[in-house]
Amino acid sequence: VEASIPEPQRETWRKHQAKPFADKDGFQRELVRHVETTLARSMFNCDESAAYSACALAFRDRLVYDWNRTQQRQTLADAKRVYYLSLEFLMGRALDNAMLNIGQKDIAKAGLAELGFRIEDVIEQENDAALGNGGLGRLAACFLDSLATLNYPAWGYGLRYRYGIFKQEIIDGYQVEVPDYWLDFNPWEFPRHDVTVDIQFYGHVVKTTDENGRVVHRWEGGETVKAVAYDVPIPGYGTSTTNNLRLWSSKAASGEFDFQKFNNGDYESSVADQQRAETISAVLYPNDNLDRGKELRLKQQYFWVAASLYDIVRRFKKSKRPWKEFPDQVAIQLNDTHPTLAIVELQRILVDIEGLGWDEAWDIVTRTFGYTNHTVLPEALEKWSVPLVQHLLPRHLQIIYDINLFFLQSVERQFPNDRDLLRRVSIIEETNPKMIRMAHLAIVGSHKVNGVAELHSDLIKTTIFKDFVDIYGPDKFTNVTNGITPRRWLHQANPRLSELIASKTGGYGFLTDLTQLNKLELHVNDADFRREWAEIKFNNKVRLAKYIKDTLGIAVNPNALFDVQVKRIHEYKRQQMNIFGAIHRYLTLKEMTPEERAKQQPRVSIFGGKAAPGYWMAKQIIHLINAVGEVVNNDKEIGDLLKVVFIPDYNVSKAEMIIPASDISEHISTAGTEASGTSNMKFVLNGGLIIGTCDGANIEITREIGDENIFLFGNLAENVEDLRHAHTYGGDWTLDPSLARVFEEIERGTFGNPQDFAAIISAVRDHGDYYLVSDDFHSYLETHKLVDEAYRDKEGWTTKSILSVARMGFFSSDRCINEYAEGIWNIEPLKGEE
Ligand code: TH1
Repeated sequence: VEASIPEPQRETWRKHQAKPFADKDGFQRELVRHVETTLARSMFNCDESAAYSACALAFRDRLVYDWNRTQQRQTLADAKRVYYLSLEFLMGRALDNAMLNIGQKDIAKAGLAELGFRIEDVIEQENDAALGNGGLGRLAACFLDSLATLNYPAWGYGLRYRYGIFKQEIIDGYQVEVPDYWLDFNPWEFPRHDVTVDIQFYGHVVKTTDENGRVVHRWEGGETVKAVAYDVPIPGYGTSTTNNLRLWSSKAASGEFDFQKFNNGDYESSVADQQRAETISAVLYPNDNLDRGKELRLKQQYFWVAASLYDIVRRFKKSKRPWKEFPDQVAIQLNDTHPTLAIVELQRILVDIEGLGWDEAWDIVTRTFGYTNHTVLPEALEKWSVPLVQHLLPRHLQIIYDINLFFLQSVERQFPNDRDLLRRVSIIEETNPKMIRMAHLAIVGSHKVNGVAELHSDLIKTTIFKDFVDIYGPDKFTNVTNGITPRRWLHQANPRLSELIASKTGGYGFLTDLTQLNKLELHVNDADFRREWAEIKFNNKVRLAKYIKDTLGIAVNPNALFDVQVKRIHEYKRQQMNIFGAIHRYLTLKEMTPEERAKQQPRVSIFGGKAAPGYWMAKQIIHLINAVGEVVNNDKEIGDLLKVVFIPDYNVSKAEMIIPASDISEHISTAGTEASGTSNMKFVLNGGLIIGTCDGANIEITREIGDENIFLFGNLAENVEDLRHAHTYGGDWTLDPSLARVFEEIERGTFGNPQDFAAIISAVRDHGDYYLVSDDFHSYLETHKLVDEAYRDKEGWTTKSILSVARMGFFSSDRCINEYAEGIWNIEPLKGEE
């Protein structure tokens, strides 16, 4: 308020206020201005990279205009906001998205063409913002797009990593990690050097009494690190709402470096302190679905959570409302357990700093938070060691113990004399060292807990969180099936398909109401439409084939069936089963007569995905895929009948090219292991069919599109436990014979030194086949035969493709966000005059 301009001077302000460009001419003027002033270049040295920079700056100015007005509107309305806390935001490129959401890509395209640039080439200049590992981070990015598009008052809070997920190179068939330094030129972020928070670590707790004789805890000593806000505008599609993503960057609290030490000649340690502080936000941990319990990771979590909560509380306090209204103004969603310390931090702020009583504070806390679980894999469930938390956050440990005490006391009252129940649900695991179970803390501190697909939500209720359902009742646990934004994953990634759909459904309304896709069913027999549909897929395949040829030197035939598996490499996702299947196909082809061979359906097996740098087995799988490709792709006898391609450095922008080019994609996790999966939705939305297990969202996709339009196979989640038991204790377990044949060939050295692949084979044959590769292999191969047959029937395939897309309306992240807004956050949209 103190900084606002007094009324008499505002007229002058308004006269000079920035107005966004409205036409091609205005865009060009802005672009040339940025080239000549901001970049200090001219028409004589403006390359594509400079054109990108200037174009991005022109659109950034445009975004800032809507962004400022959105923030003013939301502040004035003082409506309830949701804060989405996520350690990962896998945003990808911003320029194309900004142009499309604002609705000015056509202007930019024409404007750039007249200035000597192709818009596609300009877009390609941008590096991905890759602050995430995979599905969890990309989901957060889709949610931001939907929140803005639906005009919800919402902020994202995350960490501004200096290095995002590493870049992957493949050298001699092996993954090599290269750092992803992405901040050299990032026009999409705004440093807010005036928005900072001091974050405390270590130290000790002093217990005293205040003037009223009340016990108070003071957290003293330790060290302080400064959090600096960087803001990223998030434009909605077809609306002026532009929300904010706030990312925190760490800095030494004492400014640049310690001058005391510096003046005393202790240069090294003065710089070391500064570097230690900056280390906190330096790098994204590259593990997907794995918790490694590292101290720096815990520091990242507390740093980000404490800065975000300080910010949220500061904003609330401006409204001068009583504390009990906090949950009416603020909803905080925890994206997995990574931000669970926020529960403890808010309790600490309310009790230790604001002086509320424990129960009053705890009521506010639990009404504020919601927790989304994304995995049941035991190795991914976060636990922090008590000694580590004691050392880093001594007061928080006390509060966690108190939360646990009151929780266990209430359980004891509800279920007297059930010691084992108390042991099972306790936030503290009584191991040595003791461990804090973050999922238990998140459940106890939230009013709603949700899974991300029906099967997954059922599984958490009946397995890992069963006791909590008995304690809290079933209503605390709910399902919100994941979704994807059709703006990026259809309109941006597949503009020609989007255009064709618009021509048949009466415009682009489907982009904000995806259920309108069902109008396509009326046209399924329209011959011209079907031809165009198939043509678009073919052209997308030609584009991918060209990319593969240009970057890898492998010639693939776009008439072949493109079979794609792109996702993080993990044993539970079973890329090993896919490559075993490809080897089986190769061996089968080799055994055929030339006449038989000529009748086979040509295939391209396309893989992509990163392995966590410390995940040795995943790296071996990448090596096997490349080793098989090396042999198969150079086998003259086989030619176009089979190619095996590993596309390096799979990321969001590559996904936008690969997904629209898929005929069939693989979503083949061991049943019960993939919580949802979201690329399955992206592939079907782009007219690709899928082969998959009864896992995650595959099940709901089947329900929506019809089981005649999907290739399901394999054992069911309910049987996994028994099968695993049989592997270890059943006497009569035998390896699937086709799989045995594949192993034999690998061990003969057909794909290079068999020692290199011994562990991949052993995991299946000798070490219990935990992921049931052998159990599912036969039905996997049989189902791929059905895929070949179905693809032979080109018309039948096109029918499946069209009907599937027509029935995908449910999987929009807009539907998903509306479910969160109504069922968990209790927030309403706030629209500006457009
Ligand atoms: C993924 C799940 O594996 C995937 O099935 C789901 O579709 C996606 O989240 C979005 O809900 C997860 N990613 C991570 C990453 C980390 C820890 C747990 C999970 S679960 C670091």
